[in-house]
Amino acid sequence: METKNIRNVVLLGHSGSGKTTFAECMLFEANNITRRGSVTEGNTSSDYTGIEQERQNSIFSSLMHANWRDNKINIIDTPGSDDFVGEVISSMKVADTGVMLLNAKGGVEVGTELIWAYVSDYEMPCIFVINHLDNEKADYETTLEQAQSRFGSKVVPIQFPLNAGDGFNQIVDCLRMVVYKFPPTGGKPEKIDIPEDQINRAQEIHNQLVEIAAENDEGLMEIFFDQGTLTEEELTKGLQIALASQQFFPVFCCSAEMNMGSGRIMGFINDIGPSPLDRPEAPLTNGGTLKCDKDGEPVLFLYKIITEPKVGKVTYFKVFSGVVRSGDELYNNATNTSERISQLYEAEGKNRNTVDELVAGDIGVTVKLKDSHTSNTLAKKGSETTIAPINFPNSRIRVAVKPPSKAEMEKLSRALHMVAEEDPTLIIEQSSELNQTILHAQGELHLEIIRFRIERIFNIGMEFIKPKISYRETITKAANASYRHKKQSGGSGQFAEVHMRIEPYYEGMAKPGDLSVRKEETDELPWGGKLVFLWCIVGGSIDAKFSNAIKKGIMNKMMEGPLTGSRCQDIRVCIYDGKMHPVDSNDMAFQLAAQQVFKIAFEDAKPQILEPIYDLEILCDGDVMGDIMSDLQTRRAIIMGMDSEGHYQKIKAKAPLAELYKYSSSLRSLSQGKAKFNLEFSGYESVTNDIQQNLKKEYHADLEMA
Ligand SMILES: Nc1nc2c(ncn2[C@@H]2O[C@H](COP(=O)(O)OP(=O)(O)O)[C@@H](O)[C@H]2O)c(=O)[nH]1
Ligand SMILES: [Mg+2]
Repeated sequence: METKNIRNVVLLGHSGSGKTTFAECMLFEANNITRRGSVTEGNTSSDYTGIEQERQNSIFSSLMHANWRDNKINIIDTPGSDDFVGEVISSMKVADTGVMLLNAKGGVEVGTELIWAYVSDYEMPCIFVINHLDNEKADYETTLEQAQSRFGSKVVPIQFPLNAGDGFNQIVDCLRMVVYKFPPTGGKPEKIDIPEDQINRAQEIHNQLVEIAAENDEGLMEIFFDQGTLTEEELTKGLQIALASQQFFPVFCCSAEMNMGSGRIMGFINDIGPSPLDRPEAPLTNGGTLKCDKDGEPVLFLYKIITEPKVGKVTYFKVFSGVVRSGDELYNNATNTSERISQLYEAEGKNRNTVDELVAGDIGVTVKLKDSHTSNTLAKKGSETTIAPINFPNSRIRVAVKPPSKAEMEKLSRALHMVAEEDPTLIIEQSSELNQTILHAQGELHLEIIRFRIERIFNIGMEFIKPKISYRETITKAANASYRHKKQSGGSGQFAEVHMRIEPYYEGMAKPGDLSVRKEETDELPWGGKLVFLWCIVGGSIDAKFSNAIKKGIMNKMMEGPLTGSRCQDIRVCIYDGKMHPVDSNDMAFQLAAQQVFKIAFEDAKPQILEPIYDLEILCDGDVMGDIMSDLQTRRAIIMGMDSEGHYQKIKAKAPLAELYKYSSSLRSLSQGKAKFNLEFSGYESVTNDIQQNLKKEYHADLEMA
């Protein structure tokens, strides 16, 4: 196998656009399967896991391949739901051409928009397929128009349907200038002449394709000016260049359900689609790039890992350079592990065929790697080459896991970590601050699948509860306080007295004018903000050896603030006076005194609770925008801006995390699925007085319950 004979295709599109059905057509057309499976019957090559068959929807990406003339076409089917966008992104990392399916009933959907953003990020050549053309509500013209208005004038049709809707069976191909007429069972079409009344339209599009081919290559441009046209070979070459450089996004017609049109698209990918050699070199972590070269050193990039019952870990990878052979010993720099590639496979959904080698550009599978994870690179020992990792998106939903019994909790935690290892979009946070295990994920459906897998594979029931919020406490004015800790119990007693000034800390704050600072310590707090500790004792009222104990006492209280037990931040304290006893004073006494005096001073310094605020970006259909906006009002959100993006609206807002619990499902039902959102931590802001009073009340009620 030569690299130039490889095509790596990723199927993209909104849920239900027909990706899985289309993949089935591709395999059938290439004679890899003798019967097309269907999503509803749960027997497709791609949706092969039990959970996908049950839900009749793709959840994981799956790798298949087809041999087409001299070429090998690797096909990666991806899930359409936004909750599994991690699977889409990782597949795009290894593919060379995107095939974006559009549903002719719905046009450009919100999922199409979001995935397009990744197509742009990856600078990926992309082919559009307008599918569902057999549907009675199919509207080719509107779908094409929307694609062009959204994704630009480089979106150009190669085909249009003659009779979309019920009875659909004819496609005009303006590159070949012929009509494909399909038998009722689909498959191989008969070629007939373009009807008189469509010739002009077809010719116009054909001329446009010739121009695109000429425009992107100087040599071809000259020939075009000379001859007024291009030969078929020149046309192919020109379109290859235009597609590979994203100057041309061709549009095809299809009914995946009836298997009409997929063969021609395979042929186009075969003839005109880029091979891995036609793509830019792969970016490395050190800023350099790696050339896809069969004669180079072997470099494998692991894009997906999944555990299969009986088999164990199954690892999907792309060979970015060199040749990998079964038995090769490679090295994982990220985990300092030597990995033996004992078996190599090509994948066909759940089935795998053993192969002896895979060359640069190819995508394959191996099993039983010891300690390798998604986004890791395997290369020769001593090699510094590391492919830039996959950038997974921020999480959009957080829930706490209801802790089961202690024994079960340990088992559950192990299971969660195993799932997270396969799914980089699941993040597990063991929060000692909140005393909760918190899961950060992409959406409710994502969480549901995680729960389902843990129940099925590990046999542990899991319940989600509302997670607590990491509030912060600070002060807004200066205050002074003193406290004497004194205990007389039998023989030795405890004595310590501390006088403290407490002030809100800010950058560039002046030294206290009335105190003489003997020692200054600034701590960057692990939870954000600062503690500045000034030792201002003159005349030895407290021995300097107790300063550490005093600071420790303050820190203890800052970890569990006086108002709600939350972390405190941005405070300056000055210890300016006190008393000690020659026998009864010790570290413990000063620590306790400091804790108390801090609490008293803090409560006197107009304390303020801060809450985490998130930047919220919502992309939605125009007709649901009003509802989304009024819902945002009820969530104490502040609208920062609105923008229209084609026929979609983008809303930017800031909202408190406390009001975003289950936002993903509210938004889904509010918008009937016509909205998507992203979240990013923005910062901490003060809560209003009544919220502050409520939070204090809740905290004290909880304390009494405990
Ligand atoms: N009528 C019709 N139905 C289709 C077509 N393509 C897919 N479907 C059906 O649409 C549903 C969703 O298809 P599927 O392949 O799972 O979409 P995916 O979510 O993009 O993978 C399934 O019930 C398919 O049988 C098509 O071209 N015409
Ligand atoms: Mg699917």
